[in-house]
Amino acid sequence: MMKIDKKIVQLAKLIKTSTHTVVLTGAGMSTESGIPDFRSRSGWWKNIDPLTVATVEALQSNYELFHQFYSARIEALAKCKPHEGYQMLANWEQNGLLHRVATQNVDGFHHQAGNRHVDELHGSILTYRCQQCEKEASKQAFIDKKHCSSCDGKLRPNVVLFGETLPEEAWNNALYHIQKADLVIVIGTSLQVYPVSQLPTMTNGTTVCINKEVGVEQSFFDLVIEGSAKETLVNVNQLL
Ligand code: BV8
Ligand code: ZN
Repeated sequence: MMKIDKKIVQLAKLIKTSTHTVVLTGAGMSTESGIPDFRSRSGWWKNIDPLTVATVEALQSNYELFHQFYSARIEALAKCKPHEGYQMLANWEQNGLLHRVATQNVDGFHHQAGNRHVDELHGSILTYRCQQCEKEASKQAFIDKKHCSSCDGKLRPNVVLFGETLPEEAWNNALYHIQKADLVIVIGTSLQVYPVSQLPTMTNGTTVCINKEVGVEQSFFDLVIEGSAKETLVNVNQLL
């Protein structure tokens, strides 16, 4: 009989007894789907300075590089799909064990896996608009480096760039559910980016962290599980 990590048993118990559970995810939730994260050894920011590609200044002063970076991310994403761990979260929502998902990821995988209550705090790379007049644009128009059909402005994905404020509705919803939660599970994020990095501290509920690498940032959590997002979610699911 395989020895079940007692922390997995503890998390399963917390999920079963919780009346309001929120999951907060980061790029570490998608690495097992083949999408690199940002700050790990193989992360995007290892070879690219985020301020040269993921800012409005970059869009305006070096659109070539900005477009190259986001086209590469869009192309890479098209080859990937949500892994089994995502399916677990969708099942938990369906079975009333999970009440909200808040994510920093722009890949849309939580929705794709079937979760309905998802707050995309850093926007989405699947929809596009004109930087100048905000008019919606198509994916193909962005990929083909077309300009806006009504004001000739530059096109961009609806991600939140550094220095931009977060989408108000998503932020307010996430904050509301995290303040209401009696269990907050944080999966695959280095909690380096403000203001999302503050969210885990804004709950009175029990806080759990699932992360491949754990360091001081995770010391304030009530329960820390050092491991892969997919395996941990699948193992916990077996006990629900
Ligand atoms: C704002 C969308 C108001 C685009 C992103 C100086 C000091 C402090 C703060 C600031 C500062 N200067 C500016 C700021 C504010 C800035 C900020 O926080 N900067 C940081 C970097 C210092 N924040 C902002 O600009 C935000 N807006 O504050 O507006 C304002 C306005 C003006 C001036 C001041 C304030 C906007 C932030 C949003 C930026 N957009 N993404 C895109 O995707 O291209 S952020 C980007 O980082 C991604 O969205 C990502 O989600 C986010 C966080 O990264 P993580 O998801 O945590 O990923 P990371 O790689 O870091 O970690 C992954 C973890 O998973 C690792 O620990 C790894 O070990 C683990 N892992 C990996 N694989 C697995 C795993 N764990 C388990 N299983 C696995 N398989
Ligand atoms: Zn326009």
